[in-house]
Amino acid sequence: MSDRVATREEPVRPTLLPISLIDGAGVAVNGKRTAGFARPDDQLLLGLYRKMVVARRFDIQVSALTRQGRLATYPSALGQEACEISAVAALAEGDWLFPTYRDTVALVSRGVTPAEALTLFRGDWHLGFDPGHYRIAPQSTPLATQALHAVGLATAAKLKGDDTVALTFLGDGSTSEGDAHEAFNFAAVWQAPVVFLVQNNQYAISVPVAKQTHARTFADKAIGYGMPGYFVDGNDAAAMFAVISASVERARAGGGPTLIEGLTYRVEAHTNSDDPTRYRGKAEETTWRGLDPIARLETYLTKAGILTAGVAADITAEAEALASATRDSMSESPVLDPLELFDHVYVNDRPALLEQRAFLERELAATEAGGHR
Ligand SMILES: Cc1ncc(C[n+]2csc(CCOP(=O)(O)OP(=O)(O)O)c2C)c(N)n1
Ligand SMILES: [Mg+2]
Repeated sequence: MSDRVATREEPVRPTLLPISLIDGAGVAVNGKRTAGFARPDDQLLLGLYRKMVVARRFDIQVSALTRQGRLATYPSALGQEACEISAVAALAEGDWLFPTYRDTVALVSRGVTPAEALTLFRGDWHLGFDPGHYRIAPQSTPLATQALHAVGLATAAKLKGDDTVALTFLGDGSTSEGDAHEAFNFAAVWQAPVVFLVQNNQYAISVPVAKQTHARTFADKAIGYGMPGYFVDGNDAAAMFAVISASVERARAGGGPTLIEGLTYRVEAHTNSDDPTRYRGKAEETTWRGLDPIARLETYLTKAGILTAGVAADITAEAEALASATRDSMSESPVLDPLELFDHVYVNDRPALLEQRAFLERELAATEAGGHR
């Protein structure tokens, strides 16, 4: 037996059932299902609840604005707030977040303004916010590419000797990309301080998880790469926060990467251009709406006597203020000049690009002149 095999420890195996600290009915869980994780204190849970309510209000507002034609597209995270908000809350100020197109509410929860966060979805060519300032990478549309960037940044931080941790969101479908496997593998080889958070919302547009993987869970895959894997109830903010923050702090202390699967559900359509009634049934949607991450926390905190009518009114006011600011910032159409697309591609002009620019300029002039092509 080689030394490498002989000295290896038994890996942390994902639990059979998802780790749970507050169940679907809002009742505290004890015993085996907690996998030894302690429930965060009630004040911390109230903070998560507040941020989840605000995030949902924002999400609903943006979907409405998209239907009114104010945005080109918007991938909703409704129902996934426990994953989104717990991840942001578990990070220290100096840590980095690597989001996907799905995770706009996480950006807003980390302080990005609605106008900045929605720039891209309005159809502008630039990002709208400063990644360095917020320590949030651009929202990635090419699936799983952001996972490699997270590993790169985390590895650089480790080499520099600072204690930055990178957390990257991934969709269930995106784990089928080669980039996801490369990121998992080299994060473990280099013991990079990175947390992979797979939001298993059970669909990749219309493709269900069963057509994506034959593994029992996405968390199980961690063992093959040599890192801990946790299978967590992704609609339980208490459990998500406990597992993510333990993984972030483990990474910060030099313990390497972790793969977490949050089992959740994409309540809305993939985007405004998708019709989910074509590939999933009403009964399934009803079941998952019954497992709502906000409702269960509301029940738990109300019973604990910590979510009083006064606190609830205060949270509603905060959510409405954000919705109103979002509406205001989207009320005017942006002034878009498609030709700006070419301005920051290269420092020096390139003939092929100049040719394309001239072509677009002629097209735009013809359109303005009312010409049809
Ligand atoms: C490399 C790549 N291939 C295909 C697509 C097209 N695409 C956009 S979203 C999507 C589904 C991804 O599903 P999942 O990873 O589960 O994330 P979710 O949308 O559910 O959050 C696909 C296939 C893409 N954006 N990038
Ligand atoms: Mg998905």
